[in-house]
Amino acid sequence: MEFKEKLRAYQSQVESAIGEYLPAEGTRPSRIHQAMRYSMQAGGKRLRPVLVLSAAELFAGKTDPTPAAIAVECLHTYSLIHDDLPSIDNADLRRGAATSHKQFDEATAVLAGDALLTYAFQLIARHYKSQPSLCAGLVSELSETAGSERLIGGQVEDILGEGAPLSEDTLNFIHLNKTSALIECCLVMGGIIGEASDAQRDTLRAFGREIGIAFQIIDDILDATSDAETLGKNTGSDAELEKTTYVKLHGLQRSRDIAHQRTQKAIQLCQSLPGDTSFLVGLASYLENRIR
Ligand code: GRG
Repeated sequence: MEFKEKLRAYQSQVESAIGEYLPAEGTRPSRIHQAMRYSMQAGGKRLRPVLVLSAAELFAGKTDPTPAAIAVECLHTYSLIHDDLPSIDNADLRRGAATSHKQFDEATAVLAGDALLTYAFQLIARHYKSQPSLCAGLVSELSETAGSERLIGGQVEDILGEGAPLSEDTLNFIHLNKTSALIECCLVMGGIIGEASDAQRDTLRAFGREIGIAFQIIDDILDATSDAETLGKNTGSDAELEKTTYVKLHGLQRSRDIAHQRTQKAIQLCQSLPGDTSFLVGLASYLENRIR
């Protein structure tokens, strides 16, 4: 199957599974379940669940990766809802629709984020409990990633850095933790489900780190050069919040070059992975050249 066709197939698998796995809107109290579904079903590229599915498929494991893929999308969506809150980025547009606190209210948005974070772990426990070691591996990977030293740690340094020039080291810490951490985690979770060896998991993590950094550099470039209609989210926010970004530190062309080098390194790493890696190779290039 050609890359774009395969990507669409994974994305549509994710859309159906979100519909299937999330509590129905009518489940009491329906307001929170409406808000959870509202943000989860607003669209989005579904990069993270696609990474779980495609990484698992490289290996011969027989366990279904779909619940884990939806779990990471729940956790990612929680981080977006909270990132958009008035106390953080104060954004009104996300995934081409009103942000959760604009569509509902701030309390509901906080709680919908909390509920999605918790639901990520509920999904893993429900679907993998008959394989305790695999289940514990997934919980360990996802909780290490989402905690105060990685996802939240990156966000905290990002907020602390607003309005002041940051060193390259601090910027790398932010990107590595706020963005790459979850991307690495998705690939490793796919590897755990596929029963990859430790060395193969390390390679998946290294691949995730390279495409994760490239992804954030491209995100910075798009924030500076694209528009809200194309991206489905507010643009120019980095400049508005006086954030240090790759674009600010290195300029547009050098940032593009660094994203290209990171992508090429990721593609090389695929040579050490088993199975048909053509989708991951295609995905790395696709992300480097994305326009939204
Ligand atoms: C817990 C208060 C609290 C905050 C957590 C970690 C975090 C906040 C926010 C991270 C949100 C963020 C902007 C991360 C940077 C990575 C990034 C560019 C996310 C956007 O991902 P896309 O483009 O989004 O894949 P879609 O909508 O396509 O899924």
